[in-house]
Amino acid sequence: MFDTLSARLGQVFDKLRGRGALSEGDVDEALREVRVALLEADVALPVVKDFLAQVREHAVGQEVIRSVAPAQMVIKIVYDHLVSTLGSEAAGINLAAQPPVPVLMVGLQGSGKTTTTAKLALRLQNENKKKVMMASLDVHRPAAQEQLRVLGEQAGVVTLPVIAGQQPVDIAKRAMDAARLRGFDVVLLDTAGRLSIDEALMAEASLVRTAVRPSEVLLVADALTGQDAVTTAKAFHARLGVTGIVLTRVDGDSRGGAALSMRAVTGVPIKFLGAGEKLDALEPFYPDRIASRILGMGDIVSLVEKAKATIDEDDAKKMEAKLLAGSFDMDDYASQIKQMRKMGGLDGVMAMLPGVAKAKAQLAAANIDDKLLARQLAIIQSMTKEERRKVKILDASRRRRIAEGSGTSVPEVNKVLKQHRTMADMVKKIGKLGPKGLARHGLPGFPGTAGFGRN
Ligand SMILES: Nc1nc2c(ncn2[C@@H]2O[C@H](COP(=O)(O)OP(=O)(O)OP(=O)(O)O)[C@@H](O)[C@H]2O)c(=O)[nH]1
Ligand SMILES: [Mg+2]
Repeated sequence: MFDTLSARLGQVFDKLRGRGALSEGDVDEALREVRVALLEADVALPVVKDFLAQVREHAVGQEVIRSVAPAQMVIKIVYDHLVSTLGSEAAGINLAAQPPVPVLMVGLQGSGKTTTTAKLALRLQNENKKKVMMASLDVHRPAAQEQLRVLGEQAGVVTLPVIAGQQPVDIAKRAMDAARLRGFDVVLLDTAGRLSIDEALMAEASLVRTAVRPSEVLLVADALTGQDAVTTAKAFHARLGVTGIVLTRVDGDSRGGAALSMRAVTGVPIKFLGAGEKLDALEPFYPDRIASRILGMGDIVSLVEKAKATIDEDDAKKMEAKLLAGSFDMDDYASQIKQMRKMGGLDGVMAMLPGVAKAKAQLAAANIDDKLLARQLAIIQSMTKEERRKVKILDASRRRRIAEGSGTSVPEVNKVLKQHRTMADMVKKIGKLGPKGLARHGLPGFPGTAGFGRN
């Protein structure tokens, strides 16, 4: 997401950085380029205009031109306004009501309502420790109720049993009654979608809304539809009083225009991003982190959080002890690769690091991708225990055997050995520096692992 925009803005700011003092003309030119970049990212024109007017006003007010690091100032001002355009505060789901709290999911057909319902249920259950029930009010598409039931099974979330022929309002009421009786905290109500906004759809959702008075009406909108998503959101909000937006398919959206315009045009906060088909691919929306991602400052905070969630404390401790002892064998190398993949693979980690666009291109050029990680892992797994501990014994014939066993080639095996050696050397150096060195350098070799196990 935001790849194109991020790259464009990176260019603009690189140019500014190259200069000592900035004239008003420099700033004007930079802002013109920012404008083009935003429009190319499919951000709504009024939002772009507002954005630039505000940035300019502040840039002038703060005497950018004479300041010590003018480029930094401009970037900072652009960053601040990006954050406010995106909505400033992260807005979670409002569950502050007498349980069971109903949450109504609405949106166009195929926007991802049903998937998002299951993702959100899973999240509320796991992270917020809520007892969640889901119910499908989609009586229009034949397999819709079954789809939610299957997703519920996958996620381990209870779904309301289907009664054939029952209509949406009655299903919603039955879900609330069942949840009340069985002590549930939250009831997620998935509704039917239409190809475009139509009155029947709105009327149906509106009836349900009146019947259960949900504490949240979440609009699920497809980020790939760009400005259409924003228009849709406006219409839904006018008719149903939307309280939050979930933007889906941001995994396929390189422009990000919908995300940038949504809040400013509708006044409704984006609460989550859907970034994949899997049930754990739902991220809370943090305006400040998104803004730094766009500006290529990296999203270190998310990265650290994600690392904490996926990395086993014990593993990290063990690894740390080994590093301090200055030893790093093939098993350690393998566990580094695994950890990397757990964090969403290279792409997942890269997307959160500074200077992403550039680094990504470099990685692509160097042909480093997740498949490569998988092959490296296969090579290491084809080694015997002894070989993994004592790499030195790997002579030509052993290397051949390993290449065959892993379905790779001897040069590939050699490459893994070489990489391992590089890292082992680094480990030795860091080991000599003691705990401080470790904190500074992090686990060697992989981006973004700095300081794991230390915080
Ligand atoms: N890549 C990607 N795919 C998604 C995302 N969210 C949903 N999908 C996919 O989009 C397709 C449609 O999702 P559904 O959840 O069935 O959409 P819906 O809004 O319930 O559709 P209707 O009930 O027919 O209106 C499915 O194949 C999902 O796997 C996302 O964030 N990223
Ligand atoms: Mg659906």
